[in-house]
Amino acid sequence: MKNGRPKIVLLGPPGAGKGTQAALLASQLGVPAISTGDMLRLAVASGSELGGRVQGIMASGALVDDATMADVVRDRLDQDDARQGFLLDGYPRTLQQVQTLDDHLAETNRPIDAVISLLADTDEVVARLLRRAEIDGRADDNEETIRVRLQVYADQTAPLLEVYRSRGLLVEVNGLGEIDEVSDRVFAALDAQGKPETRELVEPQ
Ligand code: B4P
Repeated sequence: MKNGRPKIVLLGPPGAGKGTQAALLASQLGVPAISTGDMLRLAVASGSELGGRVQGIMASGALVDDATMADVVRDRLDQDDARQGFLLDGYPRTLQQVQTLDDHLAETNRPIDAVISLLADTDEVVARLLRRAEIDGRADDNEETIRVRLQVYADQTAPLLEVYRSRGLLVEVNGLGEIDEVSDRVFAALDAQGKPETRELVEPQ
């Protein structure tokens, strides 16, 4: 691991378990889980100017524009708790976002250590999101929007996998099965790649 604690990106289609695994991994690794989806939902709930701009886009399943996301993520990555390490959940999602993140991390000398790609098939992710809809009632967890989000992932985010694979950063993990099984697989895969000292456990704060 270069410079401090792990710096990890978590990729996967909606419903692959990014948010779930991000929380578990981040607390084990002693870094903040930075979920752009959660940040945007918070902005919507607070009624802020940002929230007003992104509410309709999120409810449709489309992506918020890259310039807006660049501001959101730069500000968050520059907060004290993320200076040494972080787990990014849901960013980057486009090739432009990869570029923006590369530039920002280069400026602050914080290269990414690993990119975890959670794999899950379409039937499973649709079933998971529809189950979540019954519990949480999230505006974008309905069948029509889920299909849009999956298509957006295939068109705009899946190409990122090749980018990170070619840099030798990609760690692919089967996201099917129990939540603990999946996180064990993530740690095993990171260890196997000699990536961040993932068992350098830190007491959650
Ligand atoms: P996100 O919040 O990132 O939404 P998501 O892709 O659906 O992932 P989420 O984390 O919620 O679901 P997860 O896979 O964990 O983004 C929402 C919207 O925000 C986007 O559509 C976009 O509009 C906007 N946005 C966010 N980031 C952006 C960016 N960078 N650029 C532009 N726009 C952006 O899992 C879902 C469910 O599966 C959960 O209910 C969980 O309990 C369940 N689950 C997890 N693991 C499981 C397991 N092993 N078995 C069974 N169920 C499991």
